[in-house]
Amino acid sequence: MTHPTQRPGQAPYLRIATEEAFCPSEMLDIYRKILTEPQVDIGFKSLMGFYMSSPSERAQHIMRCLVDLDQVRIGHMDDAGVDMQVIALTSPGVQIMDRDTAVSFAKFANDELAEGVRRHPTRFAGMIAVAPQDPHEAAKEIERGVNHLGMHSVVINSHTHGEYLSDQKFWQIFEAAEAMDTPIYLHPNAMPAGMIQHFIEAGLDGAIYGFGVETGLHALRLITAGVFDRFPKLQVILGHMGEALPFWAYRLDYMHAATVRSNRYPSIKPLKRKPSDYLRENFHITNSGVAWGAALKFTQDFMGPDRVLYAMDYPYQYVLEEVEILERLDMAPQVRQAFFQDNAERLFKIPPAKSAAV
Ligand code: 1DF
Ligand code: MN
Repeated sequence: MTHPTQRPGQAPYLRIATEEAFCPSEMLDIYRKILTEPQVDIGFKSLMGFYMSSPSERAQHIMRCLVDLDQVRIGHMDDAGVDMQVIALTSPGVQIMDRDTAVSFAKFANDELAEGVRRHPTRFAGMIAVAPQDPHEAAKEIERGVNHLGMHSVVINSHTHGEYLSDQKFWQIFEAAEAMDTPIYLHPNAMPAGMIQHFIEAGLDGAIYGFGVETGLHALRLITAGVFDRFPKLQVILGHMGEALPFWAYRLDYMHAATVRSNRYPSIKPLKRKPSDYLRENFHITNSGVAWGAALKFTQDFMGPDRVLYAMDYPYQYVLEEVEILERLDMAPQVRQAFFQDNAERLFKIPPAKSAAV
């Protein structure tokens, strides 16, 4: 099926998709080994164990797309009308690995992605993968990613072996991200073992619901731990329409204040601002997986049009019609241009020369 009006270069702006995944085949080799270990993580098995072994057409298609950084991917972008992808190492990336493997594989994966971007500079941009297992090495990799690989954003797939970045032992990573002016895309991971049981028994642990619950929790933990009081310039990107957090904002503000006032938990401390203020000032949101006008309009109203970006979530949600659905929405031309192009160019520091002509 072709959509001629939807080819790249046919709109008055570029369509830059900002939560797109890849997976070097070498990472699949490591994953295969992890999946044979006796104590394999239940969420990892439910997620990558499924995609790597399912004979279903969807799984096989996703596996073919994930490993490609050339013509397969570019052909799909052309068919969907996507000019440019901002690409990240697929979840859980290196975060399921042991520390040493994770540190060295993050560098390998970043080099591979940088090579892909060099081959197709007008079509691809990349995010820096890091291993939170070693915060010092993660901070160094952020610097290397910016200074040597020309990438200007970081991807972290939510928790790492059940640990959250609200723990101060990880805050070196935020320090580096703030200093290097690299936003952190807080992307979903499979739920940790302590949380997954009630979701997996109902088939709801994955992208259908569990991802959003767990990643939304992670974002809130950063807010309530005071990460943004300590790092006021830090920017975090959330996909999936902000994992529904804008919809929660009113209640979060009321209940956070009420909880602080009543001294209920030592972990809920007074903050300089309201939870919703951090959401609006320290976050950007993409619509990955949600091509739905009412939700997008609400999110743009809440965040402001400069903080909401287009994303497809290729190859997990490769839907040809979505660009057309989004472009049929009643949206002011400058807001549409911000959504598809300008916000991404600014946030990911995509040089205009690079994204000029496809
Ligand atoms: C799925 C969805 C897998 C998303 C992903 O990475 C992912 C899925 C492994 O549908 O199983 O990134 N997602 O972001 O919605
Ligand atoms: Mn995704």
